[in-house]
Amino acid sequence: MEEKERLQLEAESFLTKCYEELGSTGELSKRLEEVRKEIDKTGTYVHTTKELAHGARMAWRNSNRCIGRLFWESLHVLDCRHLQTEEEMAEALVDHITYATNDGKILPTISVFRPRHPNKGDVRIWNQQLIRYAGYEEGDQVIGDPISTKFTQACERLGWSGERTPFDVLPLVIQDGSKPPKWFAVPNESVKEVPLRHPEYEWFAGFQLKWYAVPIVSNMRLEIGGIHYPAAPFNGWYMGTEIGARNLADEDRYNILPKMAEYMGLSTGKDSTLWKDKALVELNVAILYSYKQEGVSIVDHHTAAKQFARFEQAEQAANRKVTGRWSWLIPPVSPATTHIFHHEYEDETVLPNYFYQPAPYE
Ligand code: HEM
Ligand code: NRG
Repeated sequence: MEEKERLQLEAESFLTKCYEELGSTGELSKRLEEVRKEIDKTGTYVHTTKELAHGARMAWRNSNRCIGRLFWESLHVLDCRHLQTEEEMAEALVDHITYATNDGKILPTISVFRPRHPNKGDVRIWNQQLIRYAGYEEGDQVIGDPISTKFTQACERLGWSGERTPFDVLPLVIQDGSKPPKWFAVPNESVKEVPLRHPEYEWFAGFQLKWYAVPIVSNMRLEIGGIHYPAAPFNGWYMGTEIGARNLADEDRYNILPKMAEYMGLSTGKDSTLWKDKALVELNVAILYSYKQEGVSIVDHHTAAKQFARFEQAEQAANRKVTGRWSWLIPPVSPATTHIFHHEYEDETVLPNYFYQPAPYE
């Protein structure tokens, strides 16, 4: 099928659903005709602000790996399609961070930059998340977050250099088409972080661990009605286990369970003492406690699973099928205590949606 034909079909399918859901079917046939002509003439079409906002929300609703989908209708959509230069984009990204952080009362937010165009290169944000810690390879050790070593090297090749602490915030890297990428430091005052403490173990604060408040995924492509948005960073708030059972716990991330167990006085020599499990639970207690103390939004995995159950009910009531990827929806701590573990989900890809795309470095 020809590209234009495919776009026509995808546009029609999206617009029909979108206008039905918004109760604007009266405007649909005129809009369909308009878009048909626009695609025919230019090879693409431009979403209205309403289409963009609802499309981004539908894409969240359709994100099979996301347990947080109950709140899909409350996504704040910042229309950044008019921004031209990398400098303007960097400013908008810092504005996104500030807006979404909202002094700790996190607002689920997406910034949408200019879409792919038939005869222009993509605009790309190289970062995996707008805020992430650098990882430096030193011999067979890593200082910082090992998940960021490749991107950190790319930043260094561009002329950036960090202080080499375990928690250096990486710069924003923006590339417009085939032009060389540009990097921009994120101002310290825009990055809210949470010092980690434990409600009972006073020694835990001595580990001097912290994590950033807002996860803002910036490497995925938003696709709405056949239009591709390769730069469309989005955020909600953390589920505690993302930090406490993965980022700080995985052996190939910060790997703090052995030290945690040692301070808890557990014998780490035998797996069957369940020292990892005990340390894991207390680490997750510390994450939830610290975010709450600091006034930063976070959800525990039991509450998140209950919210997901409400999402499933609401979707059923709206006559929509809930798709999901079971292996991602179950939390990494005590999965079988949630209803999700005991259900099956069909991992079918429904559009609009967010997609992985190749990293521009590597
Ligand atoms: C994945 C929770 C908001 C889209 C996830 C994951 C969790 C989660 C726990 C799995 C992450 C992992 O295992 O690495 C939440 C919570 C939110 C939220 C608590 C609070 C509001 C959002 C928003 C969007 C979104 C606003 C998009 C507009 C996604 C997508 C994935 C995902 C696309 C898959 C990411 C990947 O494959 O790496 N979410 N989410 N989520 N979420 Fe959400
Ligand atoms: N696990 C990753 C973040 C992935 C997305 N999680 C969210 N998304 N909560 C991590 O940094 O731990 N969100 O948009 O809120």
